[in-house]
Amino acid sequence: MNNNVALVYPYFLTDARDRQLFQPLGIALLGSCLKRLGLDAQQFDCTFEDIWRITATISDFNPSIIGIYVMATLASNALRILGLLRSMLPNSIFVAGGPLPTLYPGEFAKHFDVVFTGEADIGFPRFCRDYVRCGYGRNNYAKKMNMSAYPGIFLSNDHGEVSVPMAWNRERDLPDIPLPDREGGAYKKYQDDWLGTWGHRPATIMTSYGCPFHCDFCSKPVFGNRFRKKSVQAIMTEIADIRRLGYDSLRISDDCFTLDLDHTRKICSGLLESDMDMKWSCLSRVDAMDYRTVRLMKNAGCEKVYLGLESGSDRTLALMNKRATVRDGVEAVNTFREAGVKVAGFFMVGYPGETMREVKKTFKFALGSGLDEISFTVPYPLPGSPLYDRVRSKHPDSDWKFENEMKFFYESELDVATLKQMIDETVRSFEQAKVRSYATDLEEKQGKRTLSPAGHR
Ligand code: B12
Repeated sequence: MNNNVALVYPYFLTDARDRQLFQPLGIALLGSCLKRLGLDAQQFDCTFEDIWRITATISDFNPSIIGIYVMATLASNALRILGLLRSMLPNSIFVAGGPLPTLYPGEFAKHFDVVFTGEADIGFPRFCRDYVRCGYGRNNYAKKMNMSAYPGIFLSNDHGEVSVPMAWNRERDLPDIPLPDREGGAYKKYQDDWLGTWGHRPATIMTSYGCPFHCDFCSKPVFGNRFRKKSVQAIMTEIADIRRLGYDSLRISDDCFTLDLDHTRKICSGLLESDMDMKWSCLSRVDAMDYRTVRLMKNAGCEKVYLGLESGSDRTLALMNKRATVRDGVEAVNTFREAGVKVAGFFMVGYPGETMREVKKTFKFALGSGLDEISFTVPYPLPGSPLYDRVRSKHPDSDWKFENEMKFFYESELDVATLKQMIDETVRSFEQAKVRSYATDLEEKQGKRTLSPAGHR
């Protein structure tokens, strides 16, 4: 049995115009952990590939183990790749991991030999090492290996029934986690795609894991509610590695970068002391953002912040269990803008229980609060979210099946087509207002508009 492990990210590029693609960090991290244990781990990111070429390339690599990442939108692709590779590689074992197998290990175990739930960097690399080292083969490993040694492992087939609870990395374990192997993935293609579309080259980075909030629409099966932060030193080392690969900016992908403001400030100071000159963006909470911290973020390179403002109605925010008010949102937008940080607001309309009056308040809020960018969705009940559980129990016949990619079922008391039309109109008004304001600025710069002596128009 050889040492080869294939790690597959089963997303294929669509022709979405405003796409923002990021290198998958999960398989990059697992790749690094596997290499550290002496395995030949290769990443097969389907983003810039077609299904035939990538399956042929994987088959040519002849891996003993093939691991496939699956999240809400990727199940059908994952199953298709699994089906193709199974016939080409009858002696390999297939492992599923990621958010969706974490939620539904039993479903995935019907198709895959093994499932890993949760933070799989804890158990999966050791399982791979022991599997190839012991050499029992795909028909005997389940009986002969000591499965309790691999947190998060799940299997249910002719070879055995195993379910070991998943484990979480503790904060004190985080320094031992290696840097993700970005170099082993298609990082250059991502950089080229970004450069061609948006003019810069951002990398994602996670500086913390987990989020203690319980927003009704959110699903966080892998990292859960336990907030754990990486050390400032580890974060700086990772950013230096990202810089080395030619990235020029960061999209900090933490569930929320400002959960522990003291830590946020320390990271900012670390960035200021380094000579890396990285620009970055992040998601932030809306409550408790003080000007001093936000100004420090700006000085440390923060160009844009994404705020989950969600609604212009406090009652809807309560339905979403957001634990923040519209007023918190307004204050956060003002604080960030005063400090010179651009603000993008996320909104949701048509929440179950919401009225049209409240929806209209949200549109008004989005247009009137001085945001630099806005984005709207209707709520998609994500598997793993409380919203999903609630809606599913109301509509048992329209249950989500993991083969229907992107077709999250959605039934609102409000008409979805009308909501989508209102979203389009609001976004158009927002864009027109932006164009008008840029035109005015330009005229002022060119001296076509003059200020009255008192300084008023
Ligand atoms: C960055 C990000 C994106 C980026 C890039 C995605 C990418 N290339 O990775 C963009 C912006 C493109 C994106 C898009 C979307 N995303 Co997103 N994204 C994230 C985010 C913030 C970070 C992902 C990350 O890098 N994590 C760090 C790595 C280390 O963690 P990981 O990937 O989970 O890997 C660990 C385990 O999952 C496991 N594992 C991973 N791969 C494998 C493989 C094997 C074989 C095994 C055994 C284990 C395993 O081990 C890893 C190490 O412990 C997560 C939230 C989060 N906190 O993770 C959401 C998240 C993954 N996204 C989510 C969603 C819903 C989406 C969208 C559907 C949003 C939308 N409505 O459009 C789209 C779908 C895109 C698609 N590809 O189809 C959800 C998934 C929920 C679910 N139940 O499946 C999450 C959890 C956010 C949330 N709370 O809602 N996303």
